[in-house]
Amino acid sequence: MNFFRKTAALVTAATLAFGACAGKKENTAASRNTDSQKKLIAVFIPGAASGSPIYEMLINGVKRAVSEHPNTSVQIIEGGYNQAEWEGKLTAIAASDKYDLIVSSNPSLPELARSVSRKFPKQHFLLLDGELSGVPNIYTLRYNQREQAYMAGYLAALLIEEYGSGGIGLIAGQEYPAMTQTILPGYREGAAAVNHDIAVDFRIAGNWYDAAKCAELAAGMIKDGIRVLLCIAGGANEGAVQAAVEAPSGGARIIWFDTNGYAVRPPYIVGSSVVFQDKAAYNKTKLFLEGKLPFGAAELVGVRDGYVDFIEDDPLYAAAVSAGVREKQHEMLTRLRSGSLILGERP
Ligand code: RBF
Repeated sequence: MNFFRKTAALVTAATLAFGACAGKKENTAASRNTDSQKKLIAVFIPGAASGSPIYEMLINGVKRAVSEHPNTSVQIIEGGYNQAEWEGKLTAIAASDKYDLIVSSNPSLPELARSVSRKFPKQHFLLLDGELSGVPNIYTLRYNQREQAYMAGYLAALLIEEYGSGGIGLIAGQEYPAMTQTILPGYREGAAAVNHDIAVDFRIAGNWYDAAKCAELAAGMIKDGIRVLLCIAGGANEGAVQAAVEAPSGGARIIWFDTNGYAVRPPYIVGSSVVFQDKAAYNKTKLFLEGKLPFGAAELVGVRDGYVDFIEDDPLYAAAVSAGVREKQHEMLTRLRSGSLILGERP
């Protein structure tokens, strides 16, 4: 664990130092305003990009928008896993006065950005996977994660029904309001729609990077009879996958969250409940570059907006899950996509 912490700290220091050196006087946000076209965007990763699909998508989306826009460039700044340092790092980025926009993602960012904007009210923020409205320089977009988790829970319960025994679980990197108030209840709700009596074994890994710890946790759950596990623990997910593969008598199965994860370890990954954060990052960065991002607003997007879905058209899904289960899952998805099943933001 220490090794991971130290490595993260080094990467962080290096990236911040790079960020600090890269700034040239003539390239400040203030001078760019007079120089009209040039724009510099910072993507602040609260954690590390590698292994966390939600952050990888963020970077890809912003890079794509920037590549299509002349005179625009982007710097990726990793904040590392010490959450107590994030506000100070964001403050330093804002204080550098280099960036026209700071882009970031996760539910803790809006409050940090609000605090930074008190000191630097001219700094603009585009924050995904979080919510805050009414602050003039901050725009937020979050996903309907009740829908995202419901689709995972529904599949988990269908699989248990097919196996004839066993339970379902959820491993989260840490405990936070979006997890306890939306994702976990949504997962439970989806499972209960298939089998009212099914319980969810919910465990916290304690961080977003320690795969060995996550493997230990998952192995314990599997030993207790859990056969389908939803993993939302960033880089630590690989530990749960390993535990599922190594489990006796055919192994347990994993449902992936945020991106298409079937290829991570076929055929152990049996579902992918996704958010199209790359698309959101692209669209909203593009709007910013066109001067049209509605700062002060907080958007919520879901399945019918095209930002949340379950990946069904991957041949690895068909190879991992029986036709009978896929058919029932498809029937639920059709109801959700058509609007005949409506799941508001909170269960
Ligand atoms: N998700 C990740 O995949 N990797 C992370 O490093 C990560 N760090 C987080 C830190 C905080 C403080 C919070 C509140 C959430 C974090 N998440 C992380 C979860 C992420 O925001 C989102 O809820 C999940 O990816 C599910 O969509």
